[in-house]
Amino acid sequence: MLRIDVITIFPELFEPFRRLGVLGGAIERGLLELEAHDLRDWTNDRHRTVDDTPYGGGPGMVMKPEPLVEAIEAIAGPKGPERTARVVLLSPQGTPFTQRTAETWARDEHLVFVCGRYEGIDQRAIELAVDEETTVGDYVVSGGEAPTMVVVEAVSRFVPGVLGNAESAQTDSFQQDFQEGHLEGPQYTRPVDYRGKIVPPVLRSGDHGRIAHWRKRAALERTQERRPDLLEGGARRRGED
Ligand code: JF5
Repeated sequence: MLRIDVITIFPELFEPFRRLGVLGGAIERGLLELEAHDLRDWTNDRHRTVDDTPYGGGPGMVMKPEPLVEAIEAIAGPKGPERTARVVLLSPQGTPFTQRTAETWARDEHLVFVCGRYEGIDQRAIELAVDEETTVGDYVVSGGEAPTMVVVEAVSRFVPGVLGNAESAQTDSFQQDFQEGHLEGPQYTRPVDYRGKIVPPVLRSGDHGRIAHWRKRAALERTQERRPDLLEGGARRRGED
């Protein structure tokens, strides 16, 4: 079973996340465990302080090293070859989290996510206790909690049993298209005419050869338009090398 721990100053944010949807079902069925820990439980002062002013000056606050390192060590043990958990810090400074990362991490036994807040984290805490730093995209949010939820969802979909056989992450149509290095094309369901916009007739023709050909072209056109980066570089970019 995969165990996931989260270290955050807002553990309550994870309550509905744990209870509802695909993840709620997976936890209920004992396929994975998810626990959110309050970073302030590892403070010693009256005010349960987790941040301080930056050395060298500048705006905002920095997360203090002591509560972070003590929380991580209590949950994952000290950093080094004996550690069986992967400790991940979500931050804009990380390496990109991808579908491939999700697949790899889903095979781990223990993941620990550290949610950053404020203007950043004392570098010594990262060096002393964190194994990997990852980003979910080139934008900044106020804390690592939402990025952590993104990563937990993407990873959970690769845990055997979580999605059920028909919808497994491995056979998922996005995953297939993804591995082939393009986006999915447009999808349609009933009614055939909605507010005067009709379903492309080829999809209702029953000619499976023409349908496959049309879908391939539509997917490539969309990729060229929206994500030309996916088409450049071919297999190398798709991680086949
Ligand atoms: C964060 C210090 C982390 O903004 C992010 C983020 C974006 N992509 N992945 C993570 O995390 C919030 C804020 C301040 C560290």
